[in-house]
Formats: sequence, structure tokens, C-alpha cells
Amino acid sequence: MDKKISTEPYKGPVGGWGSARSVTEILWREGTLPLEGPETLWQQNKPAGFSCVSCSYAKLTNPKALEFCENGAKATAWEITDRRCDLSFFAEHTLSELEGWSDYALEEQGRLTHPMRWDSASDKYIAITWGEAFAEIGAKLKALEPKSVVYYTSGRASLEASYMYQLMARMYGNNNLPDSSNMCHESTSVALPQTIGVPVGTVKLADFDHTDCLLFFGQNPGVNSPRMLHQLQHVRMERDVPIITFNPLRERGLERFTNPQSPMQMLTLSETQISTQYHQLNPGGDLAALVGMAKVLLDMDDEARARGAPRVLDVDFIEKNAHGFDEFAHAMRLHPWVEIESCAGLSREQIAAAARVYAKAKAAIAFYGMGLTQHRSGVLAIQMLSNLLLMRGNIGKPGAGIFPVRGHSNVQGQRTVGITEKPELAPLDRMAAQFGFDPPRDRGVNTVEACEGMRDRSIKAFVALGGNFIRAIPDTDVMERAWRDLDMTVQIITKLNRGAIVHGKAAYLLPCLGRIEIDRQATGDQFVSIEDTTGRFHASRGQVEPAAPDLLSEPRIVAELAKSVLAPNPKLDWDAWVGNYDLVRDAIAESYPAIFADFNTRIRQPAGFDRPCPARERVWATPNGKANFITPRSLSEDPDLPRVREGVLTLITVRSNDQFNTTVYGYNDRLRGIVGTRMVVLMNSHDMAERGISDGQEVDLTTAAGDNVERIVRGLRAVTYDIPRGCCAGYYPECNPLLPLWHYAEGSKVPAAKSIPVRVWTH
Ligand SMILES: Nc1nc2c(c(=O)[nH]1)N[C@H]1C(S)=C(S)[C@@H](COP(=O)(O)OP(=O)(O)OC[C@H]3O[C@@H](n4cnc5c(=O)[nH]c(N)nc54)[C@H](O)[C@@H]3O)O[C@H]1N2
Ligand SMILES: Nc1nc2c(c(=O)[nH]1)N[C@H]1C(S)=C(S)[C@@H](COP(=O)(O)OP(=O)(O)OC[C@H]3O[C@@H](n4cnc5c(=O)[nH]c(N)nc54)[C@H](O)[C@@H]3O)O[C@H]1N2
Ligand SMILES: [Mo]
Repeated sequence: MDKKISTEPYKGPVGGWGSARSVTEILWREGTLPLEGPETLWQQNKPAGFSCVSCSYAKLTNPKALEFCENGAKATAWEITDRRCDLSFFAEHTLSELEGWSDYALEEQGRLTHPMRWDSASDKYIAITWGEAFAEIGAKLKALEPKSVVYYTSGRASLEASYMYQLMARMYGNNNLPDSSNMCHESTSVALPQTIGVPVGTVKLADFDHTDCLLFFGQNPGVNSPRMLHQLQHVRMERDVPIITFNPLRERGLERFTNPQSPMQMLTLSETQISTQYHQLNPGGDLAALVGMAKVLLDMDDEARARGAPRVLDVDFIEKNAHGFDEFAHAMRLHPWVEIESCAGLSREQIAAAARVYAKAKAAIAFYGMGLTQHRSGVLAIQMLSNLLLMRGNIGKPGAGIFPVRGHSNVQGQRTVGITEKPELAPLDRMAAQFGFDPPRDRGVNTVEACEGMRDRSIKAFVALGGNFIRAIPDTDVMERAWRDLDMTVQIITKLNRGAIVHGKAAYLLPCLGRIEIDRQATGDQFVSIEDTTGRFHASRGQVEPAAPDLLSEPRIVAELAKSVLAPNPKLDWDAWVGNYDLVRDAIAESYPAIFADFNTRIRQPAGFDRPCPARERVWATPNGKANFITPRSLSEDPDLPRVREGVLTLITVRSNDQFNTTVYGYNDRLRGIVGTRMVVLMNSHDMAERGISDGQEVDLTTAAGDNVERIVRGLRAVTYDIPRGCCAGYYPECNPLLPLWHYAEGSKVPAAKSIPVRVWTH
């Protein structure tokens, strides 16, 4: 690995030759060139192929010859790597030794090959048979009080595996089903049902053909959903559609793009400008910026009415569909501009410029991501975005809608098939009738509550279907201590990660097949299904030989765990389900007839099928049957807005172009010009000068939370960066020790990872 550190601004576009080079590098490194890598990539996101294991962005119904992006290719190479973390590796290393290893080094050992148990005498993982693993885990689970066990899911597992997993947890006796979504788009799942009556976005790919305006709030497509760049490029080039971006950082993917699949653009080195307006607002300033835009629309509408010109508001839509508009409009008019400007960190003119373009568009789409959801006021900010759309009837017409860009490839789908700690969101009565059991009706724990439970010892065992929980959550130092106190940790994973190295008093690794691998069962090769962020279900068929002969599929592992801990149930034949995933899909269809009727037939259609989205038809599945304007109480609801005066900075934690969540592919964040390290803090030059910090100097960060807990990350290199004054940025998960567990979005408990109050210390 190149350890030479440099932090020069990157001049190139997103995509282009930089992207092509980066893909080739990782294919080589993972040993998948010249053959397997390219052959497999050819099958990516194709009807007869597999669904990319990276992000959840929509798949085209008529895919291009190469339907993958730079980061999708990295994710594929990461999974089909020829590296193996096998028994010889574990024989050589104690876990105490491996604790000093980086996230990168751990995963770079390659795919796990055997089920393992931690052996306290040698402090090593040792091989056991699958039979032993399930018998031991089953016995331990049986001895525990069901409410003291957590069944976590990371958003990659298929609909089939996820449905089986939630059923197992409920039959075992709890709703303790937190999901990576609790750290991610849970703010969406809380915000949107109240406003438009659906927990998901309302936009389909076809809407790109009809839209007149795109708004981006805190989502970074160039890194986190790069296939979207093709649609963005298309609407910019073909129809000159304006794109207005709100983001504290100037993200290259929102500035300019060279399509690596266009020979013309590659050879001529030409680029497409993406954003037509770029507003570098304060972190957490979105609520204020949106209120400002709403104010401008109201003023424009007053003026239009006075002149007898066409209205700016969609009065007809509001009258027929919406509730709460008058109170909302009144509150908007009262907000003073000085407050809006200071909270947003933008001028009235900037906000008005955005509002004027939006006001002209016949149909607009609003995209958002972690820049909205991971704030104390995240739920409100999403509802304010929905208000802005409702003002002009931008929900339920072609080319318009709200577009939460979800993270993991099946994170949305897992919620659709019952992975939820909220019992009211799962069809418990149906499942009770289907399987003849009495599901628990009390609320389970979400991610933050699971952590609290681990800390106070009410949670005693943790089973993870994928993910790297301990590394993804807040308060790393405190939580790692609590994690070690658990009676048992069980990791169903594909590669070694921190949650396997730091472990409970009993610890098991259950390595599984990845989605790209052929899944052979009793009735033949099986496929699985996933839901993308636009609410479309697709089949995904494994293409390559399993990484090791001993690996089991996720459905098989879940079924074996279920059999080891549950009494036999005449209404549920786990082995038959594993032998034929069609039977799991039949069960899903029976639990969720409105969404999955005829599941097995429809999932075999090459283009998959859509989930129903009433809001698209302007049917509002809210308690009052209306689309609701929800009025924010105040603009400074987010107590973490930058506070320059006190010497405190607001830290944003971000992803690099070389990672997938806690998986670090490499140390080069090409698009931000950071090469050779992830231990950086990006700072405004004035904030640096004020503190006497020079570019490249080593600093420490501490959390300024006022709760007497010392939270510190040492040894960060200060980098002068184009970022608003009063805030700074660092990488997730390296900065997670700074994020207090109690610092989360009101209503959704999503950790407020985009606004951590910190102080910078020099040596
Ligand atoms: N390659 C790759 N793809 C991924 C992932 C990955 O790690 N790597 N992760 C997956 C997952 S699980 C998820 S959830 C998604 C995450 O995808 P995104 O939602 O794009 O998440 P982030 O990169 O964390 O942050 C998004 C942007 O928010 C901006 N931002 C920060 N604070 C604010 C704010 O207060 N307001 C505004 N307007 N913007 C702000 C940041 O500068 C950043 O550009 O991507 C998924 N796809
Ligand atoms: N500070 C800060 N913290 C954050 C965020 C942030 O922006 N800032 N983002 C949050 C978000 S949005 C999310 S979604 C969470 C992510 O939290 P998680 O979803 O828990 O974490 P990942 O890093 O995606 O998990 C990676 C691990 O999954 C395992 N894995 C990979 N593929 C498979 C598979 O096919 N099957 C199984 N069973 N296992 C597999 C591998 O062993 C790998 O090590 O982190 C959250 N934490
Ligand atoms: Mo996520």
C-alpha cells in the first residue's frame, strides 16, 4: 500500500481516468485479474446476474453493457477476492495481537473460510464444526432471558434471509431487531409516514425523464451512489435541468463528471457540470435554508397573486390533498431572515436564488442522505423538505418526488419484511396465524437502546447478521468495554472485522456466502431478492464459486440457529425452506399480501416489480388521510449548529471514496485529494489561523459535550480545506470515539454523526 501522504486538492472530475485506474488497481490487488473480476462485473446488476453488494441505487430495467460504477467494482472485487483468512492465519495470531490491527489490515486478510470459536486458553479463534457451533450457540441462547439477546442486521442480507431472521427472533421471544438503518435512514422512516404516508421515497427512475429541477441535500452521489451520475449527466446534457446542491463540502461528484463508459468523454477529457448552484451551508443548517426557501416562495406567491399572475404555490393541490398549510405558512412568514442566515450560514440572496429556480420548475425531485438524517433535528429537516415539495405539488406527479438515497443494498427491503424493533410495523397477527405462535408485542431495542442495554448489562448476547456493529456505533471506547462484557457475541460475516476481534466472553464466527456466490441447495441453485431505494424488487443470482467449501448461505445459517434454539414447529419446516427459497418467498407473500402477492412469479420477471407507493398516486396513508405540512418549532432546534465564538467546531464525519462504511478499501480519497492516510481533520483556514495551526500539523480532537466523559481521537493531521468556518470534517469510523451515544436525532435516534461538537488541541 502507498503510505506516502499528500493532501493536494484534486483537480479531476469524478469518474474519468481516475476511476478507471482505481478499479483496475483493486481488481489486481484482490487477485481477480485478468479473468474472474471482469467476467463477474459483466453480470453485475443484470436481470440474470447479481445485484451489486454496494449501494441501494436503482437498477436499470434495460441495463447497459457495463452496469456498475467504480465503487460497485471495488465492492465486487472485495467479495470475490482470492485472499483467504483461513485456519493458518488464526493459528498464528492471538486476538490481543489483532486488536492492534487496522480495519483495513483485518479485512485485507480475505474471506473467512471456517466456523470458529474463541478459545480463552490460547486467546485464538479455533475451528469447530458447524454442528458444534449451532449446538453451543443454541444452548447458550436457551439459557438466556430472551429480552437480553439482540439480533442485529446490517442492510445487505436478502429479503429471504432477513424474513427468516426476524421470524427466528420473534419465535425466540423478542423484537430486539435493530438494523443498520437505525444509524442511517431511520429518520426517513419516522419523518415520511407522518407527512406523506409512506416510509420510503416516491421517485422511480422514469421520473428523471420528466423532471425540471433536482435538489440535493446532504447526499454524495459521486461516492455513495455513483450509478446515479449517469442520470444526472443525462438530464444536464440533454435537457439542461438545473441541479441545486446544499452541502458544507464541495463534493466533486456534485460538481463535474466524466463518464468512464463514454469513449468520447474519456478520449476528449470532457466533463459535464453537475450542480448549477452549490451552497456550502452550515452542517445542520438545512432546516433554516429550507425555511428560507419556503419564505421566498410565499413572497413570490403573494406578489403573483397581487399581479394576477399564475400562482407560485400549487393551491389546487394543497386544497385537495394537504393539511396544516395555513399554520405552516404563518410560521414561515414569522421567521426573521437574520436568524435564517445565521443558522444556514447562507445569505438571503443565495437562498432566494435556489428558491427562484425551484419555483420555476414544473416538476422537481429532492434527494437527500446522511447530511439530513444524521442530525439532532434530522427528522424535522426531512419533514421540512417534504413541506417544500408539497408547496408546489411535487409529490405524486411525473418527474417529481422525494428521494431518500438509502445506503446498504437491501436495507430498505429488510424493513419491508419485518426487521424492526417496532412491533406495530410487522404483521404480527398474520405471522401468528401462519406459524401458530404468539409473537412478543412489546417494543424491542433499536441500535442506541441496544448500546444502552449493553452498557447497563441488561443486554447479554449479541447476534449479528452481517455488519460491523461495534465499529459503526457511537462512543467506541465505552462501547468496546461493554461489548467485552457480553456473555456471547455471534458474527455471521464474510471477513474479519473489529466486532470479531473485540468480543464477548464466548465468541463465534459463522462465515457465510456472499451474494455474488453460487448458492447450491437441495433443489438446485437458489436466487435471492432485494429491494432497491426506489422500491423495486429484483432477483439476484450468484455467479462465482463459493470462497470456501465450508461456507453456508445466510438462510441456512439462520435456519440452523433457529433449529438449535426453538422447539420444532409443525407449521414451519426450516430445512424445506433452505432447500428451496421459493417456499420462503411464499411465506413472505402470505405475511405481506399487499406488497408480495404472487412473489415467486413476479420476482422472475427480468425487470423485477415495484412495491405499491400510495403517495405516488396521491393517496395519503397518514392517520388523517392527508399530506401533512409539519411546522418546525424553531430553526436552531439543532443545538449543534456551529459555535465559532466558544472555540468549538462542529465535526462532520464522512465517507471517503475508498471505503464502504467500516470496510476500508484503501487510504486514498482521490476526490478530496487526501492520499495515504485517513487520520485527517479537514479545517477552514481561518479556524486554523485562529488556533495557530498550520497545514499538516498533528492535532487531537476532543468532544465538547459537557458530560464529563473524556472522548478523544489523537494524531489527526490538520488539512486546510474548503469548508465553512466553524466546522470541520473527519472520517467515519476513525472519529466515532468522539460521537456521544446520547447525541442522536429526536424521534428516530439516528446518531447525530454529522454534528459533533469538538475542540482541537495542538501539542
Ligand atoms: N462507496 C460507498 N458507497 C456507499 C457507502 C460507502 O461507505 N461507500 N455507504 C452506504 C451507506 S450505508 C449509506 S447510508 C450511504 C451514505 O451516503 P450519503 O448519504 O451520501 O452519506 P455521507 O457520505 O455520510 O454524507 C453525505 C454528504 O452529506 C454532507 N453533509 C454533512 N453534513 C451535512 C449537513 O448538515 N447538511 C447537508 N446538506 N449536507 C451535509 C457531507 O459533506 C456528504 O457529502 O451510502 C451507501 N453507499
Ligand atoms: N460516525 C459515523 N458513524 C456511522 C455513519 C456515519 O456516517 N458516521 N454511518 C452509519 C451508517 S449509515 C451505517 S449503515 C452503519 C453501517 O454499519 P454496518 O452495516 O454494521 O457496517 P458495515 O461496515 O457495512 O459492515 C461491514 C461488514 O459486513 C460483513 N459483510 C459484508 N458482506 C456480507 C454479507 O454478504 N453477509 C454477511 N453476513 N456479512 C457481510 C463483513 O464482515 C464486513 O466487515 O454505520 C453507521 N455509523
Ligand atoms: Mo447507511
